[in-house]
Amino acid sequence: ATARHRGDYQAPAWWIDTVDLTFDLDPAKTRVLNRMRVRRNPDVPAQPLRLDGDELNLARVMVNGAGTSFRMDAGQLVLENLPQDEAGFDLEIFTTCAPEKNTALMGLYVSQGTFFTQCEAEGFRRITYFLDRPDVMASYQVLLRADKAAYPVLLSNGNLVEQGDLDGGRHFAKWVDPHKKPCYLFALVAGKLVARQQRITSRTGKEHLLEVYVRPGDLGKTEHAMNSLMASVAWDETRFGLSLDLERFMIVATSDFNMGAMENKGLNVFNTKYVLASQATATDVDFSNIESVVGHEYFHNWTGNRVTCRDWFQLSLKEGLTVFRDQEFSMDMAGSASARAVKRIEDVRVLRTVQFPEDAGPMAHPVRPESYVEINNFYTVTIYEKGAEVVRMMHTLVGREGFARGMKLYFERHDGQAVTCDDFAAAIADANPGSELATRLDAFKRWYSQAGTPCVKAQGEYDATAQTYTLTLSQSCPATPNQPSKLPFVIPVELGLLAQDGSALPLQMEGETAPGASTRTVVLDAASLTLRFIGVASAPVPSLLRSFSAPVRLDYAYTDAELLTLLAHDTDAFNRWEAGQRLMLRCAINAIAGSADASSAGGTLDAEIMDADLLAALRRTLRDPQLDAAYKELVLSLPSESYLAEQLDVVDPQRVHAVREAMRLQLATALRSDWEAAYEASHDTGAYQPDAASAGRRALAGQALSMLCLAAQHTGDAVWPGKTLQRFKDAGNMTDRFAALAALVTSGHPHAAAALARFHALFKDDALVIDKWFALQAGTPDRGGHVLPAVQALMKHPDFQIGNPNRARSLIFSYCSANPGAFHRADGAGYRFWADRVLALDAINPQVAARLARALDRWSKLAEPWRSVAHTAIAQVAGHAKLSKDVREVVTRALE
Ligand code: B3K
Ligand code: ZN
Repeated sequence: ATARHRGDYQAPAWWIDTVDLTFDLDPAKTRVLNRMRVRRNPDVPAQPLRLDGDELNLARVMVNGAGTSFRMDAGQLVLENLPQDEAGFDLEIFTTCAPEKNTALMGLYVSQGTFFTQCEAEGFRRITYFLDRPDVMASYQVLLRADKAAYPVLLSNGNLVEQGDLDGGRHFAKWVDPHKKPCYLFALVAGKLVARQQRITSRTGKEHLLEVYVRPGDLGKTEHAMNSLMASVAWDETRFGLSLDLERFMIVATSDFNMGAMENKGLNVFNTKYVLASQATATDVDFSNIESVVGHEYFHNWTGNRVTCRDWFQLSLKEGLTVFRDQEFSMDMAGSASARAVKRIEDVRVLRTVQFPEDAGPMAHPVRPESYVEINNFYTVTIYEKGAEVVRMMHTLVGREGFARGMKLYFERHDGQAVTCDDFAAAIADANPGSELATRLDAFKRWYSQAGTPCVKAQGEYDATAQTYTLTLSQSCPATPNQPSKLPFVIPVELGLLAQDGSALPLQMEGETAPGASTRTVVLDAASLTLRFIGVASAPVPSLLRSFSAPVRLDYAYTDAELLTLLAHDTDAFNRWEAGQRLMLRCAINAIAGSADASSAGGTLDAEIMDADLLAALRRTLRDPQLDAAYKELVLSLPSESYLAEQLDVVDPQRVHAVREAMRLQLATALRSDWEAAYEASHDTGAYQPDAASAGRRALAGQALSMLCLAAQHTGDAVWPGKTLQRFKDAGNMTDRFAALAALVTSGHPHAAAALARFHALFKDDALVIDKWFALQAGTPDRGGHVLPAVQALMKHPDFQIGNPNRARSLIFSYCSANPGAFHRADGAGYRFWADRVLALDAINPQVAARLARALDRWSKLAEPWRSVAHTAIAQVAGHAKLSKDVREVVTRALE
């Protein structure tokens, strides 16, 4: 497999203007007749037509109605001596494929008796021969024919223009998409489905039909998805003036899907996990994920579909922007300032625990990558979440109104086109001449070209006589693969100063005549920047990088006292939370580095890791009547083991685990009566309400229960585990029920086994709930190596199917990628399990296997013996003869 390079882009030598597809759907052998109108691109030197294809059986090729000669070259169908005139020619290709054998879930496949397609990034070539690249945009019409009893519903993009019966119990449907699109947005669905329907009128006065298709029996779980869709339509109109451009917008749920969802034009296909919800089966987190994924895919209709990517190196053009949009949507839906801050903290937590490690590891790549072997490996947190941060920084630099103007200009210039990240940045800057962005656009765009997480070092100096405070910000960025040195980034730093008593100081900089607001954004665009604040009456506490205004690491030598001041008083909710995280992190790092009174084999550590001041501050937070429950829950959550590991140069994963477990226990026991009070105050006994405030109370109550069960395990108390078991049994919603179950399981209480059995029996017919059951057991804190044998036993459970991605993720990924303390066993058994599963999955579904392969990305940071054992396991995978190019790329880069 060879790498593709961004610089090699060439416009297509041919255009495909129209595509007329006829499908005779059959699981074993589907026939596809593809009639295209093709014409030469006069701007490019003449070349043969090379069409991509994969796993197709080719039966016939005709040009202008007559048979033609062709050759095959590296999987491509090559046609020479074609008509060169402007009018173009008709090209007809007849192929067959075998959807029921398609376990990779790319192209046309069957899930539970229903046909689905997934074409992004390069799956359309598994349906027919085509120019499978996003800059070839065509008009599509699609005729579907299938057995009527088995496949009563036949869907494709656009509008249904005709349907009827055929001989032999078959029927047909004809769909025409009014919009041109790249082939990765093509979709079809055929099967036994039912739909929730909703008619809406948009602000333009047009009527639209919204539909959510699911398997019969699941209709009762579609209300939230439909509400989320209606909210998305309304939000895009109000916030960006973007209306729905289709008469009909459909969402279809499938239980076999490689990722979350897919934005096919007018026919989104979703993982059931992001559609189906009822209070009895879905948690609050599920509800909010559904809202954000439904929003995300809907927002793609403009950012991705109306304006698409010129090539796949530009993937973040649509993904970073659309994640930014879905984040803003969720914040606007959440309402209160505190709820917005909660959402921001959650998003930053993902960025720092998943993207920062990616940016520091062997798979590090710029937001606009320079090369790839398999594009599916580049649907990463860097492209998505860091890409969204880059858009957010633009938003910060030009302001909310300025950003809206930029979006307007972007669509005026590029509607209907396939464009680049440069085009987007230019539109935002051009709409805001003279702005902080426009004046340094080229330097800003280094966020697209340079990988790695920059570090901003801050140093403050207070001059009591002159009453000035001098703050020096300087930046650096570590080397990443193929990028040994970096140029300075443009980094917006929102900051404020607090007096020692915690009050906010109005900011006045040298040269300014009067003090201004207490928060402002400065732009660090060189190696360093010095700011001098005047009229500062006493040594201030700086609150830096408020709201996490840039995706960087902030290095400032805070004293504990300063952090305690910020935790108690900062007006910026993000930094208030961050101060608590820094304090906990500091204690953890000290304990990890300190004398090894924990055995490296996973024993517990009894030391008191957090000091009395920190515990008192956390107690005050927990008891503060002014703070929302959701926010308290975040402040009281310890940094994850993987976040801790990222702060260390050499990682002993068992030591990290032992220290964090000891901190959890300390938090549980030292704050025991506060947890009791928090539980009593926050657990609902009345009817279930889905709003954010109620969800926040449930989150805090769940955290409190888990702390109380943990403390009980230590003291031998039987009251709280008993109450928890009762709550598990009586709960009126999944959030409370699952939180109670998790409290028993993660504390290792003897009640856990019976509760798990009862939970399985109650929900055995609900796949998404059974996924939770597997994930909980595979993700629970390890006690003496108990998790791996449990996972191995669950692999043999009749409900476990490795071919179903959700199930594979719930068991295998929960263990390998989300449970470091259990996975990183000194005996290497976790790594051997990983290697075997990567290989087993690769034979079924390379995309899912390649995701799992990334669980050992950070192996070179591990201490011995883990480092050597991990290396051996990766080498074992790399040495396998029949690897997909997906997995090959990941393990090759890991070993480089
Ligand atoms: N665009 C799809 C992801 C496609 C992944 C292909 N491997 C979903 C999304 O980002 O909205
Ligand atoms: Zn997306």
